[in-house]
Amino acid sequence: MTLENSPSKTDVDVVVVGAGIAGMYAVHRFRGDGLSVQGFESASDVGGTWFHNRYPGARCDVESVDYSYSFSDELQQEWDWSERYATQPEILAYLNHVADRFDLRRSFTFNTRVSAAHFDEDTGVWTVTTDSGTITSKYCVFATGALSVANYPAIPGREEFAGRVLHTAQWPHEGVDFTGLRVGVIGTGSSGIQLVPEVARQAESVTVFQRTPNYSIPAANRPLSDEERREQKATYDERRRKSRLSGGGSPFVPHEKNTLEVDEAERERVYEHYWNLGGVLFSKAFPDQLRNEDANQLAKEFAERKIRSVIEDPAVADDLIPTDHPIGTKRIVTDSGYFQTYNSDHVKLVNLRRTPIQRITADGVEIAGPDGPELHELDVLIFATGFDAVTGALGAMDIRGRDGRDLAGAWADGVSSYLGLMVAGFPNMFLVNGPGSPGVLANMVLTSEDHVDWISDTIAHLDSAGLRSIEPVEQAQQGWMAECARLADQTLFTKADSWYVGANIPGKPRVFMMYPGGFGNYRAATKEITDAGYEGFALR
Ligand code: N01
Repeated sequence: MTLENSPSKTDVDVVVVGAGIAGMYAVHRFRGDGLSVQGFESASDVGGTWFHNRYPGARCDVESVDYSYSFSDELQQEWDWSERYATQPEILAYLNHVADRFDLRRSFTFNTRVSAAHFDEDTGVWTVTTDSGTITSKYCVFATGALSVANYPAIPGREEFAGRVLHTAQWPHEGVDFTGLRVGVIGTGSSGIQLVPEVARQAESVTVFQRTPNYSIPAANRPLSDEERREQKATYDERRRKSRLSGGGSPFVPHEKNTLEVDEAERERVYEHYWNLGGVLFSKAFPDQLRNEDANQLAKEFAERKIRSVIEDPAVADDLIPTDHPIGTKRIVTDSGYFQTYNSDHVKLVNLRRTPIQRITADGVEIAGPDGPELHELDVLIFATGFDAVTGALGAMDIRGRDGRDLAGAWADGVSSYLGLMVAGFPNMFLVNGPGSPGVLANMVLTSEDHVDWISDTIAHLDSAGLRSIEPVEQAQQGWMAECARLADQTLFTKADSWYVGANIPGKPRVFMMYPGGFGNYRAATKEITDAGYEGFALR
């Protein structure tokens, strides 16, 4: 692969892998810096997670006004969000608009998967291999997404199923008509919980195979009025400023007192308020909710009362109430009528803790019933079984740095990076929302912009100082991961078997993969390190 107008030493300055929210902004920013950029995307167009996750009911759990780019005020002012929480089609339309407006597609080669990236220490050059050739670059930026590799659990017999098999994260573009069909859904995370009510509207029957119940809170979604949109557009600067200082990348803050510092009536009022804000925002009710087990227990009890109040059959409610994790330590699902769906006769819940799946057959899913095997006959089987999160896409490529060190091998005993941005032994290789950054705990649009801006500033610094490379010092990287672990231990996050710790993928080393200290603190720490002359990095 040879590109026109490319510098002589490498084909391009930067290769960007991925055309999701992060990769799109990366090519825009790097081009603006005067760098030559080549992006690769395995899908046929931009959008990343919003390109693939087209299942019915897919909707963002961060408010649309916050889950949008901040880098261009013109863009902020011209785009009108129709609802408080945008649907997948609306977010994809927005990303297409951004791609058109900033002419981003010309920097990407689509339908092209990157399989390898190797660093040559002598020349300081990365050689990136795709399924259509190789290209050399000075810098490699992996914007491959934290939730981009679909997880199919190893349930025996999937290939034997005679009906249709679907995965929420690989949804067919033409959509699926479930009318008259018997549908099975495995998985009750955010994807399954959003999908089930929509499928139940069409299907003849829906059988939900639930291994672990999840906390889910109504989205309190609604159309935005012209007045609200005007107000949001007029106050964007302040909203973004607060979001960048906050823990979760949105302007919401918890109540000023801890859970047990207020009386019961006040506590109930605060819970009610944050419950009505909708979805994940309930996690912010009290500052100690995700740190103190007693405080968390009270929040759980409030949530349990709310959930029970909308489910008619108490035995079904018993099965739908989570008991295995503190509320908020797995991402709280933002739903639209999920629990009420079980009040319909044609929707059935199968509790896999009591009656586990034994195998998939040609006709459906066989479980171990109390009196022997029971077959649930199905026409369609939907896997809503999540992702090999945070490291999946990176681990799927053959990435080799200094001395041939491979990234998958470096992470075999547990993931490690410095600031979630770079990995020791991999010079000039940058991650966007990598392990050790707040990413998925915050607002992925703002965290992506933040990382891309840091990478852009760092490349400019190297160029202006006549330096050839940057990489973290091993000790600094270990220190950063130890800090992430120390902060995680101050929270209840590590008490849940979540994808945050890799527990959903058999054999994945258990490491809390995010920086849990909040987006604002992360930004401050990164700034301090950078301002101190890239402390903990080796610049050569
Ligand atoms: O995936 P998940 P997801 N047998 O990993 C079950 C974001 N997101 O796609 O808990 C039976 O959360 C598994 O059960 P268990 C959001 O950050 C956001 O739903 O392992 N079941 C679980 O119930 C979210 O957290 C939005 O026991 C099996 C489910 O599959 C993240 O993506 C929308 C199984 C997987 O849940 C991932 O969500 C969608 C097996 N062998 C996603 N293996 C919004 O913005 C797995 N499961 C709203």
